[in-house]
Amino acid sequence: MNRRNAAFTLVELMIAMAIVMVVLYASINFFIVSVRQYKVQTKLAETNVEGILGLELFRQDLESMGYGLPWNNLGNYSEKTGNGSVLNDGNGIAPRAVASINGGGGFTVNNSDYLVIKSARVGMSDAAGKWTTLTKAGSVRTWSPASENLANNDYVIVLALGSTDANRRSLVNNTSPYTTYSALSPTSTDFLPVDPYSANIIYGIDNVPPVRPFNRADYYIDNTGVPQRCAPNTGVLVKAVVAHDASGTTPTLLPLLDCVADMQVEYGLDTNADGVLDNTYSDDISVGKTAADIRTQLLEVRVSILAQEGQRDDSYAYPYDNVTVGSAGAGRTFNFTTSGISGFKNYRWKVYNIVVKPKNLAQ
Ligand SMILES: [Ca+2]
Ligand SMILES: [Ca+2]
Repeated sequence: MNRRNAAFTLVELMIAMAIVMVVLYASINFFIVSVRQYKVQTKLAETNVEGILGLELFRQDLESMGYGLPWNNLGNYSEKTGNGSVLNDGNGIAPRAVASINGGGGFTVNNSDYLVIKSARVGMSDAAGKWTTLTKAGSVRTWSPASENLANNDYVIVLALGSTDANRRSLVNNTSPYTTYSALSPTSTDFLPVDPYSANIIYGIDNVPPVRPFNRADYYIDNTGVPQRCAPNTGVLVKAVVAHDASGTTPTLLPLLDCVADMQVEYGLDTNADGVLDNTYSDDISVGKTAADIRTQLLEVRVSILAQEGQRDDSYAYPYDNVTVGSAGAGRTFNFTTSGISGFKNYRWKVYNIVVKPKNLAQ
């Protein structure tokens, strides 16, 4: 065999190079697709975890509606000015545990609903939601673990239990209903129960002097601070804790879920007091229902949230042009094509439903 026969011909080399190029091209393509899929999948997983945490907090707040609210002997108090002030209750009037603006009143993303929860628990301070009892002798009950106990500088309200509708859960001393916990027992006689064998209930409100005998949080889709990965015309579902200042206009904003297109609130009522839900759900209880009506009639609250999952994916096509938000017939059909969410087909959409049977309304 001579030396010339042992080498490759130019044609052989070109064929070999062509094969290598084809294999390389295929590998690179596979790599790019894999990385893209990985990014989409990772983002999906992140969204799910974030979503579960924020929505779990929302669910707990919904369950707490009405917790620690005074029913009688309300004095003067202030809630907030500006957005959502239409859901204020006001001087001498018992606060409603829940109410919402159907359609948002013009200041929510995509005219989604605007929800308000009133409860001792929805505040942001350590004091919010803590409670104990106060006896005629001025002694308070302490808890184990000690972290459940109110701190000395926590601001609290005191409610007398009462026995009739007219005096149940009355604010004790409505001209100055707020005091620090340390000033309460046992030196201040203002808040002690009248009867020797009964006890008043102390509820923690905040670590600053309160301007209302409860905490209030508003929930809506906000259009500020929206992450770049979110589809256009979506926002961030936030919990806005109304501050204890005279105007209540500087809330602490807590993001619950990113890239949200819609939120719908539905109420299951029993208006004829037979213990059975009415045939149809209501989309609004903000007009004509007092705090007492809500306590006796409201059996169920449903909140449905339409949100984007993951990030934009041009290899994906969302199969629908509209989606029902609200699982009980009192929500709405969200129409993507008229919503201003351009390119909505390249996003994955999911409706989260939170269903709560309030346990703290009439306790
Ligand atoms: Ca609605
Ligand atoms: Ca009924």
